[in-house]
Amino acid sequence: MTELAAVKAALKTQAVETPSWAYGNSGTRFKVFAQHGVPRTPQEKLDDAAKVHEFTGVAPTVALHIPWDKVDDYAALAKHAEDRGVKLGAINSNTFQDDDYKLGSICHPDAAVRRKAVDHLLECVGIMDATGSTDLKLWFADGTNYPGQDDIRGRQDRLAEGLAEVYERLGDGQRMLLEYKFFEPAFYTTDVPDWGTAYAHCLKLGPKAQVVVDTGHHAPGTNIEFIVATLLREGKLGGFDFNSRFYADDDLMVGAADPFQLFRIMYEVVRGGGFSPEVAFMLDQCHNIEAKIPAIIRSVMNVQEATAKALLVDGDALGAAQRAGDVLEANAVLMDAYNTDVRPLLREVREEMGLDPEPMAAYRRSGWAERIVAERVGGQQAGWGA
Ligand code: AOS
Ligand code: ZN
Ligand code: ZN
Repeated sequence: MTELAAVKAALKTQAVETPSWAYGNSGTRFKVFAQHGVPRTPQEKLDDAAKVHEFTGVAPTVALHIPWDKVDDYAALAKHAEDRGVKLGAINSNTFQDDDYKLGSICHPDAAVRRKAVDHLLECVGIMDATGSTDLKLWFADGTNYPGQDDIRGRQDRLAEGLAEVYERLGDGQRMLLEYKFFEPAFYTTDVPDWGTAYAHCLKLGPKAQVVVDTGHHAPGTNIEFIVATLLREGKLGGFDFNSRFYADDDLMVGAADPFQLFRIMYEVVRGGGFSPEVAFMLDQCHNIEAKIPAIIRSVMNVQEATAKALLVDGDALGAAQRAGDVLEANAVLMDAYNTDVRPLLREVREEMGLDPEPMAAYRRSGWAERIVAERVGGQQAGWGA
């Protein structure tokens, strides 16, 4: 296989998971601008996700969020997805939208609230059993707002205890992905604020626990590719929640704010052997003012473009320049790949996959946008503000 053929083959196997909540209405804490034609049910979210896969060819799974996507029959929901050519992906838990969780969930000072939170997580594993999902994605809104409000160390103990119970419940082929976020909704301490804390918990739990890197969950200036390289080196990178940020947890389209950062991250993924099914490429986005399905198609394409550039890095030339201490040449090799216009290559890849080379235009021509506006009245809110 030529090198270019290998790059194309890799691109054809890429899988970007889209989140059910990105198809619903969302907004900021100031206003939700409802759009026409958005899904009214989990099934309709899957119908939209299937369109993203139909036109990109690389978005074969959809993440669910419980309870936003609660149904009576999860096996039937999985069948609904499969009938449309997609599968159910990660199950995202929710321990942040209940009055009981004002002071936290699995870190809460009251054992009864902790019990409720852990029971919800166990319920999510039960849903994974029914859907065939392999990943439980955990993000906790837990933390404190004021010094002295609660015992920082005690909260870590409670977190470890709760996670351990859920870990024990995981079946063969199931894993838990622990997401960190440096602030919000708590502003003084956050119980899983950074990759180090997530890593420490996952290490103690065992091989079925891995860390999720949400690209929007870091302080400005954080070198995310370094975190990616380190977690991959330790075998603890479970996946990504991709999105873009200008300020905080903006949840904008991945690759929109800083495509160069996305390229640097994807380069470390490729370099570290993370371009494999073990590392989940998920989107975690909300489309507040732009049309949702095309925004998700664009996001998938942005991930593809960054990946293609990362795969094009001339590893031999880079290694030689690095060993020779040729700083400028090493940097130039990396930049050459980044500055390559990979759009013609991706058009070829799509044609070889039997797809329209231009997913955005193909979606526009398909008439799906007009059809859902006509057929769906009273679309659902994604579940939260931002
Ligand atoms: C919250 O900030 C996190 O990014 C979560 O990953 C996610 O947005 C939420 O769990 C949606 O289910
Ligand atoms: Zn996230
Ligand atoms: Zn987030």
